[in-house]
Amino acid sequence: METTFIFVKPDGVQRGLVGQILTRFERKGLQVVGAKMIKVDEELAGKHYAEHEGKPFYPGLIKFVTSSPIMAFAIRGVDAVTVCRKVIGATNGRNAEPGTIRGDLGMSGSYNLIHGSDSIESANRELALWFPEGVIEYDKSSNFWTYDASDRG
Ligand code: D4T
Repeated sequence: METTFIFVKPDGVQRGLVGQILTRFERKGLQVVGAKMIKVDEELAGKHYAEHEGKPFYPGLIKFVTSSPIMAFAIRGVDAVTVCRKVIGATNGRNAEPGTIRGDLGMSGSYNLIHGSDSIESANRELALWFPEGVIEYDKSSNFWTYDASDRG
């Protein structure tokens, strides 16, 4: 099992899409192990997007993500990092495949609704940053029918 970090960006919250977006992950069979609404300050935004500092889009990105509340989630499942990135889709909603969150719900590359960690290392760093209190540990009973316990895939 992996745990990854996602957050619904200000555009997703303002457009009233949090429920629809979370449903995508729930119906896929993933487990929500953390959830909270946050009004992001510049310090947190800067730490999260540190790898993009200095790029032309960085100032706009920080302004956007601090402009209005976000909804943060910790999501758990087998290969959760990769699976969530696939569920989310390509960065720009206009290029993202239909069936993905961005492909179905978005038309922008900057107002792109949702963030998802791009590697296990990023997920661990971002979970420590956004959920310093830790995630909620509990057994999800439906995992019994979501995964084949004999591990045939
Ligand atoms: P995130 O990190 O938000 O899940 O998005 P991606 O992983 O799909 O995309 P990214 O890291 O390349 O970009 C981070 C963030 O910056 C915005 N952005 C990106 C932008 O406003 N203009 C740009 O040209 C790029 C490349 C969108 C996502």
